Formats: sequence, C-alpha cells, structure tokens
Amino acid sequence: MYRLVNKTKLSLLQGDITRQSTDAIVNAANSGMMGGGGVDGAIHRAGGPAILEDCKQIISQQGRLPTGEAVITSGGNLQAKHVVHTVGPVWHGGLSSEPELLASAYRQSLRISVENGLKSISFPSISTGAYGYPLKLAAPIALETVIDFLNRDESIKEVVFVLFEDKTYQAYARALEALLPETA
Ligand code: AR6
Repeated sequence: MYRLVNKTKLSLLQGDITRQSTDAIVNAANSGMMGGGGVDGAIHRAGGPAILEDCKQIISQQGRLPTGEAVITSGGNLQAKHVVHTVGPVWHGGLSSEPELLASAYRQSLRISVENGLKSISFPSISTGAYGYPLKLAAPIALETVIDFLNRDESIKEVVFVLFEDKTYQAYARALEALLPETA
C-alpha cells in the first residue's frame, strides 16, 4: 500500500527491514546502543560488527542516546549504506510524554537523514515490541509525524514502513487509510 505525500512516496510493506535497500534503515534501539532483541538484534546480526563499532564510538563521544533522539552509523554488510539509530519511549500508560517522544524519534530520524543527504529511508514500528507501546495508538502517531515532515521537506524521495507481523501491517494500513483516504 502506498500514498504520495507532497513529492514523496510513502509505502507500507510487510517484511524484514534488514533486507531493505533504501539509503538508510532505522533501528529501534535502546539508550545504551549495544544491541538487543527484536529489530535491533536483527540489524546487528545482519549488518555485522562494523555497526556496533560505530555505536561504541558514538557512546564514548556523546554518552547514552536520549529517548526521542537519533544518530547515524554505517550499514556494515547491509544493503542500506546507513543505519539510523533512535530510541522510542517505553510505554508507561500514556501520561509520561510517550506520544511526544515517539513522534520525536521519527522526526529526529528524518532530520538526521536529511542532514546526511539521504533520499530514502525505511522505518520499523518503533516502540511497539519490547517497549509495549499499543499498536493502535503508535501507528497514527508514526504516520502523522512522517507525513507532517514530508509536507515541509522535499529532499527525501521515499519512506517505507517495513512491518514485520501481519497485525502490525494491518494497524498501519488502517491508520494510513484514515489519514489519507484512497479517494482523496
Ligand atoms: N524487521 C522489521 N521489523 C521487525 C523486525 C525486522 N527484522 N524484527 C522485529 N520487528 P522491538 P521496541 C518488529 O521490540 O519496541 C530491543 O531489544 C517487531 O515485530 O524490536 O522499540 C532494543 O534493544 C515490532 O513490531 O522494538 C530495545 O531495548 C517492532 O519491530 C527495545 O527492544 C519493534 O519491536 C526496543 O523496543
């Protein structure tokens, strides 16, 4: 499923983000940036040790990566030349700035991609796995934030949401249809 947003193609697909050939793929990391489970584990496994080396360098220079911020490393052995690492919020019930922090994770990932001249970027569903953010609430925030960014920036040509599970894809498809109906 896809929509044109301003000059950018925004698409949703079900699959494994480590196989994407966009300029960057986004990692749903944690503040320590030393790898983990879920999509983080998959990216480090597929990309090899070069990614972790870059992460260690960043941590030694600037300390832990705060929630809602993003940094960029090489893509190691991945097809994507870069990995953008961001940290989404842990869900604590919704009254601890989770929506703002989730939106910030998407926005900062896009901002650092633009700063590095990247034209295409793939996102996973940040925070909706180990971090427990309810999918139905996260999907519209993810899409609204990206759409809002693309309406102001024309340098990125393609954004892909790569959703691992069927229920995740379905939640994003419903949210995108609600935000940008096909007939509109
Ligand atoms: N491609 C695309 N999406 C994937 C893949 C993949 N290969 N593998 C899993 N997902 P999670 P979080 C989906 O837990 O909630 C890690 O341990 C998964 O089905 O990876 O932000 C980090 O180190 C889900 O829909 O990220 C952090 O400690 C989505 O990716 C913590 O988990 C996000 O699930 C971050 O938790």
